[in-house]
Amino acid sequence: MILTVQVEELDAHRGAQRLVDDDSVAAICVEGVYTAAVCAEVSARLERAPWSAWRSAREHTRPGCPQVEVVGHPVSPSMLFPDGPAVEPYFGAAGDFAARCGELFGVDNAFADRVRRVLGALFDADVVVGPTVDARTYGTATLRRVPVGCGMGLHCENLYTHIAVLAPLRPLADLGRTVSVFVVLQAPEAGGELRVFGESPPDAHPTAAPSGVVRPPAGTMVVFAGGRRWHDVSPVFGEHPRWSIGGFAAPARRGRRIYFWA
Ligand SMILES: O=C(O)CCC(=O)C(=O)O
Repeated sequence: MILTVQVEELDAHRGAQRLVDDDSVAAICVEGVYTAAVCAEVSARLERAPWSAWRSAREHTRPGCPQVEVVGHPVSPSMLFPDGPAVEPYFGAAGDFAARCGELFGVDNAFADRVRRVLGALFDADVVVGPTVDARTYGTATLRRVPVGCGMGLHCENLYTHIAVLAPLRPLADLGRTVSVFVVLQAPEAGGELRVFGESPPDAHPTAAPSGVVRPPAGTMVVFAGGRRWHDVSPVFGEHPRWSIGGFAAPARRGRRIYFWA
């Protein structure tokens, strides 16, 4: 089951994240986090030249399949598994990239602000970006381009809790309870569904059908237990790629606080 909430009604759903934690719902979709006009403008800018320099290809499990591209420095899923990205380049790029994202969306539309608003209500807690490390911050988003003919392979974020980049977060946040948060900026004509499967030990892929399938329209924020639940994005069909922006969050080990990073 999927819980759908309008962004204006978030206050009536304070604490609704518990429904994801106890598996009553596979995902929460918050509609209207960005307007269609903002999504169209940002997606058009992303297809223009300067952004292509920030893209890196992400390995796909099917040989010969077009590659998912990521703008920013992904911690997970990553073709650098099992090590994850190197610490220096990750923290070196995070601040610059956050500034570039700020230009992309404009001050009124910052993704991190939208995450604070939505997760703040759903978890009924304060949301802060992961700790500052040697005066440098964690990234707050990556942008994901899934080309026509391609999907995102099956993964769960808990496979990455050991990586070096997450070391400063590990003592503070309960990474075993990581949630994934994303907004589709450009929805494809067909496909591109998030499919959430059952909880599974990290060494075994799920065999059962998905317990939740979401085809979010542009501007909807999706929150689900991406840490412990296997998920993928089904292949994209039609004329144009699927663009999304997202990151991860986990509750503090102590106190009412949610840490956010990408
Ligand atoms: O649609 C997306 O951006 C990615 C979905 C996903 O795999 C995640 O958020 O962990």
